[in-house]
Amino acid sequence: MTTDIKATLRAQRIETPSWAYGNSGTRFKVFAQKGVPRDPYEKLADAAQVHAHTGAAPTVALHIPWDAVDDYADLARHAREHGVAIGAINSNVFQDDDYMLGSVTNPDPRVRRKALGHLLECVDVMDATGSDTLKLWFSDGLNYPGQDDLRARQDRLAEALSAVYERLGDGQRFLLEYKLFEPAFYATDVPDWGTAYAHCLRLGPKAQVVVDTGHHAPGTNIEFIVAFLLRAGRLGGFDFNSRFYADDDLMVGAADPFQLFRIMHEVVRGGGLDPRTGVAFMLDQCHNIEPKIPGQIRSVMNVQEATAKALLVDAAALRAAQDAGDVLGANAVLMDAYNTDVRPLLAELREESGLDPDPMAAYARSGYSDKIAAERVGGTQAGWGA
Ligand code: LRH
Ligand code: MN
Repeated sequence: MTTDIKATLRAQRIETPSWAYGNSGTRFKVFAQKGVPRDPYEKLADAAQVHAHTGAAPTVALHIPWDAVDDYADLARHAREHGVAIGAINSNVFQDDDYMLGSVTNPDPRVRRKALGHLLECVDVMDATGSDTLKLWFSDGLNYPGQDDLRARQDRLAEALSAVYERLGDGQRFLLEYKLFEPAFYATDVPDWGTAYAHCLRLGPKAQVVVDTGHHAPGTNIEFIVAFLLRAGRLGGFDFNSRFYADDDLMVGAADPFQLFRIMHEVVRGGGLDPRTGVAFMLDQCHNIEPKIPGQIRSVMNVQEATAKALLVDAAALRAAQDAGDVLGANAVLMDAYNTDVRPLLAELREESGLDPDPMAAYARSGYSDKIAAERVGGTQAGWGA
């Protein structure tokens, strides 16, 4: 059994977000940290450190225009030189004054055309970087009842999604992200998985849903959504993070490791670890007060630990207990796996892969943090530019 589990864990790929390496915060304060990257090239170099120490983070998601460059092919070359590749391209139609009343759902057709133009430009970036995935998140929504027509906004959204879908090339897809609220506080135009799923179903197989673990109402059974979308063949991926209250974007598994385990159990159960299902395991986090590269390394390890525990579930015993209506027996099978300490297994796996069994300690010993703090003086540190 361990051999298969190790093979599956060795094949696991977790994509880190370029914006996690830049400064981030809340409306109250964005705390600057020493050594933070000043451009996408430095972000990729930092992301490469996460891959170097975990062996499981070979791709980096970009966010446009935060990661806009003159020569995307050169940026892709730089990534390769550092042993990583460019992953999902994230659009940004949430930071322009024109989008105050919405982007693709805006009542003003000029603004809608502008927003669609940006989305299509992001597909051009995919062509230039060799990325096959476009991630679409819309902050579009309303703050007050009556502010705009909910149905008309869905028509406008559908029109824009169709245009993007038509533009996708062979092997390309888009992942539609939903979010319950924020920045809109009365209605969000893509608020939940059902709305995202319905729009994707209407379009076709290149349109899939991304589950951001911080985007649900408190108490939402996220693993049910995962099981449903996997069964429907429309789970495009995850934006992993964790939260105690809202879209806190904390390290995945930090706030609720049991929830992450339950999610990974449904991923394993639904065949989502098989690369052929195309499920993208991406992190979407902000390290507002903690060091960013170690924060990403810890996050990758948290996903690996949850995955290893999920792979340890005795599927045959679970099915037998479930079929027998043995409620406590079935629950015990799952809890036995969850309560298993998988850290020795993962440490062994890292050693067998020529990696240090303790990536956090190895990174700390590398002196990389001191090196970038010394080198990266002057210039403008990267952030959300909000
Ligand atoms: C929106 C979101 C989206 C990204 C942004 C960085 O809350 O989750 O995935 O574009 O964070
Ligand atoms: Mn997200």
